[in-house]
Amino acid sequence: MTPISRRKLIAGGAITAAGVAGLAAADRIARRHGLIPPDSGGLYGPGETLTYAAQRVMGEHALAREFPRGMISKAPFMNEVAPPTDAFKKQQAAGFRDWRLVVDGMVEQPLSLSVADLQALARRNQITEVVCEEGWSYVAEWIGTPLSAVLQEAGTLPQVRYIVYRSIQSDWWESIDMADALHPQTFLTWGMNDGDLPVGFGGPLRMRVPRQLGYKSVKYITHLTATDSMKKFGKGLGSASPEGGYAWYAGI
Ligand SMILES: Nc1nc2c(c(=O)[nH]1)N[C@H]1C(S)=C(S)[C@@H](COP(=O)(O)O)O[C@H]1N2
Ligand SMILES: [Mo]
Repeated sequence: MTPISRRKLIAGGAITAAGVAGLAAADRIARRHGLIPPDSGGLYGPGETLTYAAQRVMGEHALAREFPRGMISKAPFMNEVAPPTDAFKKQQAAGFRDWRLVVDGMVEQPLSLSVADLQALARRNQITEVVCEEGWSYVAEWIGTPLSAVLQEAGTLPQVRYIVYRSIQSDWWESIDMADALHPQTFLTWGMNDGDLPVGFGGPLRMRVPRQLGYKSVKYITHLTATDSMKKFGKGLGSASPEGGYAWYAGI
C-alpha cells in the first residue's frame, strides 16, 4: 500500500469538506492509493470508503487501548452462538487435539496447524476490549499467537491484500487487510484470562481484531486464505457482514 500523508488527504478535501463533494473527493483519492474497501460498491459505499481511507492514512499502526489487569471484566458478556454440533462436541471431548487451522491461498507454504503448533510458534497476551455493534463491551485478557507469525511461517506472496478467515459456522466469515493482519494486536487466540479459551468465547481458536468491532473477532476459526482480491469470496463484498448490512471495515 502506498503511504500517503495526512496533509495530502486534507488538501484533497477528504477531511475538511463534508457532504457529497467531500465524499467524491475522498473516493477519488482513496482509489488513487488503493484504499478501497471491498464493500465500496454498496449503498453506503462512499461513506465506507471515506471511513476506511481516513483511518488507514491516520492510524495504520495505531494500537487499540490496552487495560490494566484490574479492569478485566468480572462477568464478561458472552454473545449467543448456534448450539455446537455433535462433531464439535466430539472434538471438545478429545481436548480439541484434532482441531486444525488450514492456511492456504497465495502462500509459499500451505499449513495445517494444531493449537499446540500455534502455541509453539509464538505466544503473546493483551488486555483489550470486545465492543459489539449492539452497544455492549467487556475487557478481557487474550492469550494467543499473533496472526503475523502464522503468515510469516506460511510466507504470504507480495501481492496478497487480504486475509480471509472462516469458522465452523459457514455464515461467520470475515476478512481483513494486511495492515490489520500484520498488526501486533491481531491474534489467533487460544487463551483467555489465564486459562484456555472457553467454548462460549470461541474456543479452541478465535480471531481477535481489537481495532475493529466484535463481529470481526470470529469464533471457532478453522481456515485462513491469503488473497489479492475479495471478488471470489461470497458475494464479493469482503465478508459476511456487508451481506447482512454491516460494514466490512469496522474500525473503533
Ligand atoms: N463464529 C462466530 N463468531 C462470532 C459471533 C458468532 O455468532 N459466531 N458473534 C460475533 C459478534 S457480533 C460479537 S459482538 C462477538 C461477541 O463476542 P463474545 O461472545 O466474546 O462477547 O463475537 C463475534 N464472533
Ligand atoms: Mo456483535
